[in-house]
Amino acid sequence: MATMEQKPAGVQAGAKTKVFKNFIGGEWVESRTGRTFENLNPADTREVVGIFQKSGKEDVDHAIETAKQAFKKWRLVPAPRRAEMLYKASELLIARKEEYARDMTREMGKVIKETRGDVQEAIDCGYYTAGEGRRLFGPTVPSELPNKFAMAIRQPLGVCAMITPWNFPMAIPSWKLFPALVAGNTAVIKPAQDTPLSTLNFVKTLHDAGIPAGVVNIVTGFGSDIGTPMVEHPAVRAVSLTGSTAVGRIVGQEAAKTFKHCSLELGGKNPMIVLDDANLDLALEGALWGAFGTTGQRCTATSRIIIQKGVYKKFVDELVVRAKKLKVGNGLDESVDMGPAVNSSQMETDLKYIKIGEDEGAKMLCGGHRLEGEGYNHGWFVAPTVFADVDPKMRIAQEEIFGPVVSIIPCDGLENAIEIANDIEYGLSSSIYTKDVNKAFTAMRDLYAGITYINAPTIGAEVHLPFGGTKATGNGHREGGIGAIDFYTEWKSVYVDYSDKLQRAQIDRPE
Ligand code: UN1
Repeated sequence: MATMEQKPAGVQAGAKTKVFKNFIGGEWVESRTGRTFENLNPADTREVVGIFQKSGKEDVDHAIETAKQAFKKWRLVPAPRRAEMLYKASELLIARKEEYARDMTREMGKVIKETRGDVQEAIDCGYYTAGEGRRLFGPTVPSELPNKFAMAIRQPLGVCAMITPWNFPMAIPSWKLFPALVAGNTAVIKPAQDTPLSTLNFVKTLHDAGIPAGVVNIVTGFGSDIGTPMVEHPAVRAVSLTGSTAVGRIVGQEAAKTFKHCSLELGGKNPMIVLDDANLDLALEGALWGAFGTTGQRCTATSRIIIQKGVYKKFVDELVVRAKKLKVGNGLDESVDMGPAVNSSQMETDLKYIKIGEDEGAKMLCGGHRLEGEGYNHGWFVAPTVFADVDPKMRIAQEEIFGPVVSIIPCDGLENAIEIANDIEYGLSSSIYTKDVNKAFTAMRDLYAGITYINAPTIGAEVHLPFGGTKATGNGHREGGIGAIDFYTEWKSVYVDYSDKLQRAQIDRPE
């Protein structure tokens, strides 16, 4: 973990190491706990990226109270004006893209091309959501009664609590903050302890774009120290979490006690189906990107590849050749394909599952170990790992690993492939490679997941379409696009009777 707990003995933050503070009520403030933690570079833990506040309940309460006060004015700012600030934030992010991408690679490890993509996703989300400021549509409908007007308008909820993960430390906060803000809500965000800098950079940009003091507040620190008081606080009206299914279950139950709206975006075990008629080269390229992009640390990562028997051997052989060629290293090096695991505990999880796969009898064809030697000794690097002949019931085919480990499962054909794909706890993303339009449409209909790609891997969602999944991947909400606006608003139906007399709905029926 990129925190002081995992700091190798002897590593000290230098006198020049920057100290970052919480941002509450428009000011950078120290935690009331008086404690801090170090954020280490997972590619080289000798580098301290920064020192951050290790906040507690008092800081959370302060931030939520501040957001509650700020809501009184912010909800009354016209939505198109709020939207202009989001647009400005996107413009600022463009100017700061390279700087923020480098910060992100240093604290999170993914390669610089991908961290540029992460900032770009926030930019895209800002532009898209700014457009919503002039829409926020609601229906206007005819009334059953004469001289009566009927419509439904969207209202903001109030203070929103956001708990965000380390794998997309700017994009995912943007998916939550932008729609919440355009709709007139205020927010307190808790970034993952491994990646506070990227989320601080994002919040700073919102402030620089003119979002008033108190509207967005950020409190850094460790898991439940902050998460629990956020979810329990009575002034919070909505909770949005992206994280593991285990944490989601707890947050969902806690939020229900005070009837908070709650959006959970959780785990995945995403299948890619490759049929005999597929463009094999394209499928291989997609598999490599889907499985090992972001070191497999996406909830949308391609973690199962289900291959029809006719092309099975050819596909597997070639995938292994290509996986072995991937250059693993420090993501700041432009020639590197794959960075480290985000922290030691994620690396341990990867290695634990590799051992499980071997014990279960799957055939490990490459990788399977921690990388050592020049450039690797101070980081959490795991070699890209391919398991073949995996039985769909094995744990490596059922459980989310969140690392560079892919399970290859043979299948007989489309029907069998879909059965295997769906026979899983999760339902986030899915994909199929085929040139047969009939098979593609059948898969579009029958894969039970929130996202299906045709002839592309399971990663790569765009911000203006709904993002989220079925079953244990969430609780039915969607981020992205209009789904996010739906979550951060609630409906009020408004009836205006201009008849100047009592008209009783359902009783006074006009001729
Ligand atoms: C995630 O894995 O948590 O679709 C988010 C994608 C990215 C977002 C992934 N745009 O892969």
